This record gives sequence, C-alpha cells and structure tokens, in this order.
Amino acid sequence: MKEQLETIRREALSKVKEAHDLKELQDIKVTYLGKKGSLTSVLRGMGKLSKEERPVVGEIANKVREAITNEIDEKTEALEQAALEAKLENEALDVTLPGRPPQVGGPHLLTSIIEEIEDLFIGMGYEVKEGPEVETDYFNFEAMNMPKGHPARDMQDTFYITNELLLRTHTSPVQARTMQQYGGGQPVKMICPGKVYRRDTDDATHSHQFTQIEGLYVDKNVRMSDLKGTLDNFAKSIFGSDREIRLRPSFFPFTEPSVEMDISCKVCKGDGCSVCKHSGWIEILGGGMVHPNVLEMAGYDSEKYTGFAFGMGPDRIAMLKYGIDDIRHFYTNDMRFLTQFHHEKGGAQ
Ligand code: 2NL
Repeated sequence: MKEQLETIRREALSKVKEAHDLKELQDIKVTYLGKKGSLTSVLRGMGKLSKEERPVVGEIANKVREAITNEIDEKTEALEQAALEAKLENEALDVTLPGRPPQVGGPHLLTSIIEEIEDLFIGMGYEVKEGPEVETDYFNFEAMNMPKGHPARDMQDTFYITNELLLRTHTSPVQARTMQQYGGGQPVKMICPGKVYRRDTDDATHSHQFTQIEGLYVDKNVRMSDLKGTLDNFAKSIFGSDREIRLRPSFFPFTEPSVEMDISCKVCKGDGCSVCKHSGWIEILGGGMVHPNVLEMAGYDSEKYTGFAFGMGPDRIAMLKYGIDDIRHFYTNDMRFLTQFHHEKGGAQ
C-alpha cells in the first residue's frame, strides 16, 4: 500500500509538472484526488490494514494528497501568471510611437484670392455685398441697360429657370439691388464677389459656373481718373508693385465709356513672350463709367451723380498669378492641386 501511494505521488507530480494548461491540471486533480480518483480508492482499502499500520499509512496518504494539492496549486498560479504576462505583452501599447497627423484642411485658392481682393477694397472704403444666385430677368438684364431683345443679351448664353427667373450671368444685379435700396440719395461704394453661371461648354478656359467680383463707386464727381487710380492700386497690390496698367476702349451695355484693362507681362516685362501672346500686355478686367440709364433706373439723378464700375474673374486672376493652365482645376477638387495653395495669403497655416 505504501508503494502504491508512492507510485501515485510520483506519477501525479510528474504529470503536474508537464501540464500545459489549467484544463489539464483539473483533469489530474480529478484522476488522483477526485471521488473516484486513485488516491481515494487506495484509502478505501485501508479497512483491511491492521490497527498499527492504519495511522502510519493514513499519514503517508495525507502527505501524498497534500503534496499533489500543493503542486497543482503552484502550477495553477504559474500558468495563470504566464497567461497574464502573455496577454499584457499582446496588448502592449507603445505610447512613444509618433501619432498619425490629422489632415488639416484650408481655404480653396479662389476663396483666398477673393478674400485678398476684398481686403484691398475694404482698405479703400468699400463695402462687401452678396446677393442671390437665382435672379430675376429685371435685375440681371433690364436694370443693367439690356432690355428684352437687346443684342447684348445674345452675348451671354443664360440658364433660364422660368421666363422671369434665371441663374445670374454676372454679379451686377447685387449692385443694382443695392443702388435701388439706397434710393438714389446716397453714395455707393461696394464690391460684390460671388458665383455666376453661363451656358458655356467646359474646357481649359471656360466653365459654366465661375466666380466674379464687381466693384461700383457712385457719388458726386466720380471720374474716369478715379477708376484708373483704383485699378492701378489693385493691379500693383495683387500682382506686384512693378506692374503697369493700361486702359483700352471697349464696349459694355452698362458703362459708357467702357474700357478694358491690361497689366504689363511679368515674364517679358513688355518685350513680348508666349504668356502675353507677344504683346507685352495681359487682359485682366473690364470697367467704365456707369451708364446714365443704369443710374436712372436705380433712382439716381445722372445729372448729379456719376460712378465707375468694373468686373473681373477671380478664376482668371488666380490662373495668371499662379500659372494655372486649366480653369477646371478649381472645380474638380484634386487634393494634389488644392493643397499647394494652403500656405497662400488668407490660408489656414
Ligand atoms: C468683365 C467686365 C464689367 C461692370 C462689369 C457694372 C455694374 C454696374 C453698373 C455698370 Cl451696377 N457696370 N459692372 C462694368 C463693366 C465691366 O465686367 O469683364 N467682367 C469679368
């Protein structure tokens, strides 16, 4: 019996030593110490022993049980510890890893250019005004000296919504509305930036939707030389103080006289190159003295008040300033294009 107990002890301890997981340990416990376990069945046979032998064998049996239990407990703890360590290692978080920088957006190049131009004109005392993109035929055409049937309406292919409603073809209606609001009794000094629409087929230099900034200054004694000085200041501020301007006669239904403004070519400094088509000059904008009909329709006495107006395309200004060869870049939202301008004036960084 003593030998049986010794065998049980040896076998059990070596199995515990080799156990790989808690389930195996549990099985060993059942096999040796459980109700139907081998140690239990040995103890059941103790009845056959003599009185003297019983306590001796009993003590040995208790020691064997104790030894196996201790070994199982120790091994359990060791396995649990190993499992915990493996888990910690697996889930380790390296707080020294550099983070992924979040993508930071920035203003669109057209927004930056428009804001730069706004700032310049605010500095000269102008208000910035906005108006609806869906306009009435009256404010878009009629009030701008283009009555129905006027040949100039053919110059602009228009998106009509109804007979009377349309997508504005220029920002002029914002100015007509403002003059009407001021009721002909006070000066107007404003610019109006915004989106405009024309029924054009999109290509490198045309877009059916683009931007415009118009300016209007109406007061007593406003003269052509005021327009020239204002535009010269604009050109030098946006394109560089080394730029010259020139005005050429032109025609618009809403101004008389009308002019177009060129700036000297930066590339060839006036000698002629491919950028300026060998003329030394690049066309930038149009303007002129507000037509008396436009003033009268808005409620201003054209004998007392005069004014100048001009209009430009920020798309074209940005293309010239940054050498962008396709107007569609502004509207197709390729981040490789857009992010190049996030450091520009008015940009986020
Ligand atoms: C261009 C030319 C122009 C105007 C816009 C205007 C506005 C009022 C009265 C008179 Cl309220 N004129 N605007 C005048 C001349 C030219 O735009 O080439 N724009 C891109």
